[in-house]
Amino acid sequence: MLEDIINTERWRIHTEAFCNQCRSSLDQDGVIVLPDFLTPHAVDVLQNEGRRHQSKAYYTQSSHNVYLTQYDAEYPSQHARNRPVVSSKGCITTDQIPTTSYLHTLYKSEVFKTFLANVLGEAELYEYADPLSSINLHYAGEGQELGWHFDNSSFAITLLIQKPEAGGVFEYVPNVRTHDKGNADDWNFDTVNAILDQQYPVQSLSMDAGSLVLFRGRNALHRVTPTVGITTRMLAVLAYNSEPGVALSESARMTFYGRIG
Ligand SMILES: O=C(O)CCC(=O)C(=O)O
Ligand SMILES: [Fe+2]
Repeated sequence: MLEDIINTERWRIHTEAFCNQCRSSLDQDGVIVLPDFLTPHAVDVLQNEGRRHQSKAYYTQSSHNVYLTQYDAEYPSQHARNRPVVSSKGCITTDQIPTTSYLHTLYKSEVFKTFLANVLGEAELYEYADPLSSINLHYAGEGQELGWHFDNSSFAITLLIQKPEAGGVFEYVPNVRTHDKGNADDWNFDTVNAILDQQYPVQSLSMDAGSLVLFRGRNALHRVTPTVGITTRMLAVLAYNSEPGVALSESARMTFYGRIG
């Protein structure tokens, strides 16, 4: 039952009025947060499940630029084009999450998908064609973080499952680029440098376990600060495509998951 998972009393996701309200907030701010989207029961179940499967997580530590692109030798190494930032996290994949998990139920739910499609302005949402990429559970233990970056995909859907004692804060600067408006060669090196040099105001999202976040991360530079304390940050990413049959590339799967299937 969807009511076991989603707090449908508070969040009227099946109504047109609520979808319209979310859509205009997302268009205006690039992000929306729905606190207590998951029921306390679902948070409890998903935290336990996450802990049970944590030993299967594949951990990566990587140095990358904010654009998540290959190094370009035409530019100096400390130029915004190449400036390295560090990301370290662990993750389990769709196939490692029990088929009975609330995450699968939610991911497949027609009511939930219709809500997301309406808010995101997509005709339909499709699962990934590969067995790994649709649902990921991320783990960030003490000191682990996600460095500043732009996403490749135009939207992201996340659920905070477990909040660390401190740190693990999602920080972002909206509208650094204009890729979603069709300007694929907009790099905005100056603003990127200012943000990396801590010379630019950044916003942070305050959220607790159970929050749903919808985020447009292709134009907004964002990061997650290092986890502080012994409680692991756990966050589920629900990834959809606008078209059917799309798989994450094998090289990206090797980078994120250490295997292709
Ligand atoms: O962990 C988060 O809250 C955001 C994750 C993120 O930015 C990403 O996976 O690209
Ligand atoms: Fe991101």
